[in-house]
Amino acid sequence: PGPMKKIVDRVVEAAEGIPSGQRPRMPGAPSTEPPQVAEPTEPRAPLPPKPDQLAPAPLSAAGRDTGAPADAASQNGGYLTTAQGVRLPDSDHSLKAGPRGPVLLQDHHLREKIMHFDHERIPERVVHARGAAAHGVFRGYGTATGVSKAAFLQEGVETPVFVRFSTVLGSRGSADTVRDTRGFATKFYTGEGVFDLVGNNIPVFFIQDAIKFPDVVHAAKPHPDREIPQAQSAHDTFWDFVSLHTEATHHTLWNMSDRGIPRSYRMMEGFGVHTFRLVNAEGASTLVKFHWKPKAGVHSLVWEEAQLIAGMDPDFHRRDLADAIEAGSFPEWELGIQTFPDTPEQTFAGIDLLDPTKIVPEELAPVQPIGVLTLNANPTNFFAETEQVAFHPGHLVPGIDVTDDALLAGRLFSYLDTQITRLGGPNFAQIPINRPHAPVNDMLRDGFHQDAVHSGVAPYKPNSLDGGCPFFAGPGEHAFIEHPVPIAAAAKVREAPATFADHFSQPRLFWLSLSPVEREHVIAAYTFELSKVYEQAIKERVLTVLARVDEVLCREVAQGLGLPAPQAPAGAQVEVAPSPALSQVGQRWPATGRVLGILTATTSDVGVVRQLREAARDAGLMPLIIAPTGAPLADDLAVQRTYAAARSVEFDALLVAGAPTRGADDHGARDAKSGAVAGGQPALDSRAVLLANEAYRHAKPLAGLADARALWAAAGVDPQAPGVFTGTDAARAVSALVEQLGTHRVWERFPATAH
Ligand code: HDE
Repeated sequence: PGPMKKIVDRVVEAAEGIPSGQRPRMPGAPSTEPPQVAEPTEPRAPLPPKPDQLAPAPLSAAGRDTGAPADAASQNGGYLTTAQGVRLPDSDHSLKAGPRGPVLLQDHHLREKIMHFDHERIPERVVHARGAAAHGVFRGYGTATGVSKAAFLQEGVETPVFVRFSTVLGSRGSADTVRDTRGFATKFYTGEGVFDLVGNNIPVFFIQDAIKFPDVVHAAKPHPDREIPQAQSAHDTFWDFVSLHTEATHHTLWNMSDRGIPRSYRMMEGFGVHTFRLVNAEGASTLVKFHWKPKAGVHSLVWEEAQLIAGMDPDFHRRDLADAIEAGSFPEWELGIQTFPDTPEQTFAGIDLLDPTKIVPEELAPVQPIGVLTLNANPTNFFAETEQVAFHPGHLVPGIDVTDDALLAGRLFSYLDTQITRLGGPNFAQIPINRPHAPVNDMLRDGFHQDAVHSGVAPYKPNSLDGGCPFFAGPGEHAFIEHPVPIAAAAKVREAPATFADHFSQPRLFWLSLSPVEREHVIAAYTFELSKVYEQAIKERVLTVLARVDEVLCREVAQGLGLPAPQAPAGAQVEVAPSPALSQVGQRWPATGRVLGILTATTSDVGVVRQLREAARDAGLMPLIIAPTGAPLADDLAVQRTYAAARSVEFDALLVAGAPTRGADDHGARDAKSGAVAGGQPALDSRAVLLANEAYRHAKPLAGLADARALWAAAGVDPQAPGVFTGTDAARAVSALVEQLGTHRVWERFPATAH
């Protein structure tokens, strides 16, 4: 054999010769090896996550199926290589003429590494840039088969889904808990192709026609001169626009309500917003509005919590979703539809179904459940999946069609367009997360980032050279056939229907549907936002809008701003019946998946802490242990939050398992001023006192074993107040919290004067 053959043999040996024990595992495979501190000298699996990256301990041993196509996991092989697969001996030093340089231009590895890094960022979404996503499954109930022939809605059919939640205004790195609308976009990988339901957590929109979208977004985004404020509506341009453009009043009111600051993505409703058209197997059509109903209930933060979290954990919603899934507490939503006859008027109970600023109260058209969504796996790679997923309201399957809503019509154009800029060309449907699970056989060819190696010579129809392939599907072969809606002869106009001029009846309906405490929050939100507006004329104009919604709302906000309350023109306020379904207060929900802080001290009985944690887990809660330092309380009792890192806003309820005394526990609490909260109990750790005080003020359930009394006194917690349990029985303490969490908060503890 010649020298060339020897070299080839050596390369092959090297590639195959890695003993199997040393072969690296695929990313994500469970590691049985102990964590390594030093840099490994041989190829090995990635380190397990560090303890502070760990989610709360699993509730169940639920299996993990990422749902991602198998080829989504690329990167493997034992050695570091270039992008061309050439193994590298070093990646820490540029190629130089001698150790002191200069660096040589011929260093391809340096050039390739820096080039790729320079191009790592892609343009963020122009709206909805900040998001988090998860994989899951949708199971049809079969209840929709009378109105839609969509195969995935049939009974028991399971469809993989990918859901992305988002805020609208902020940049990719902005905080999660800002006051904003949330996106709720679902990609169904159905057997008949991809269906996207690209909705929001608020059922109405700021505008009735897509042509206004750049206006509302420009007004809401940061000011173009200083690019502030980030991810906020509390600024002049937003309020300038929405007060001049009063069709935005309804959506704005929802934003100022508790819906604008959800407790969790897991606890939000979702809405398709527009009216859609379903078509059944007989070709009959029905108009519908889509609703996602969270099984955990619809819950919100209070504004102070939202503000604190934006600083202490800007990733709060992202973390919450990932942690819950990791812990096996899979979030679930039922998909439901309100159905309306598809009449030429396209109205229901006098409400124009083509007007996306209007809802149809559930009391008039009940939401009928048609399937259930379970999110059961976190993405493997944020960029590949969450960032590159591309939704489109025009991704429809047979049995689901659009209406003439002018807002929806504009969206059908916009989303394709934006992906070309964002994902760098027209082939984004080939990115793994966007690939349909149904077979694709299009005649789209070439373009940037073409992944497919198409065979054949005739990407056109009709052809004879490729045997006439591919063929058209007939009606019985799952073809998507647009519903033949008659279009009435009409003149070309730039106009809206007359009913679209009603901008105030539904904001009033929403306001009247809220409970007193929710109205109080709306008043506080308007007062906060308008306090941040500089132009007096804009504040006054907003008050004239509010006067048309409700006198109390207008008067209270005016009072907070120190401005006179304007009177609404006579007869401006329409008589409307409230819709109790719109209130978030007054119902009971399962406590499953809620986060419980267990506050321990060095004096806590470890056996009791263990018992509390187990009782909490058995009740479906996600307990986190808070202790003075990170030292484990016992081998099986790791600490998730030190006093230095714990803040009440992370927890839905607080359980005190020991009085944290100063000296023993007050490591590093130097802020003498925060002791003021304690009301003169210097014996207690000020951070623990603040924890209890905040949880109490935010109307969260509290429970404490007997020695919590000192903490209650120091934190201003009234032991007689509703939702405060003090006792010696650990099991009862946990069940008291679970019971109280059913209403989310102890609403009686909030003052409410706005009746
Ligand atoms: Fe969007 N919207 N939108 N939107 N939208 C986008 O598409 C647009 C509207 C919604 O997690 C963009 O891929 C126009 C209503 C969600 O990836 C863009 C109009 C509703 C998401 C776009 C609207 C939504 C988007 C930005 C007015 C609720 C995030 C990046 C006609 C029903 C999806 C992208 C995700 C994203 C345009 C109005 C929901 C620019 C022109 C109404 C949840 O194409």
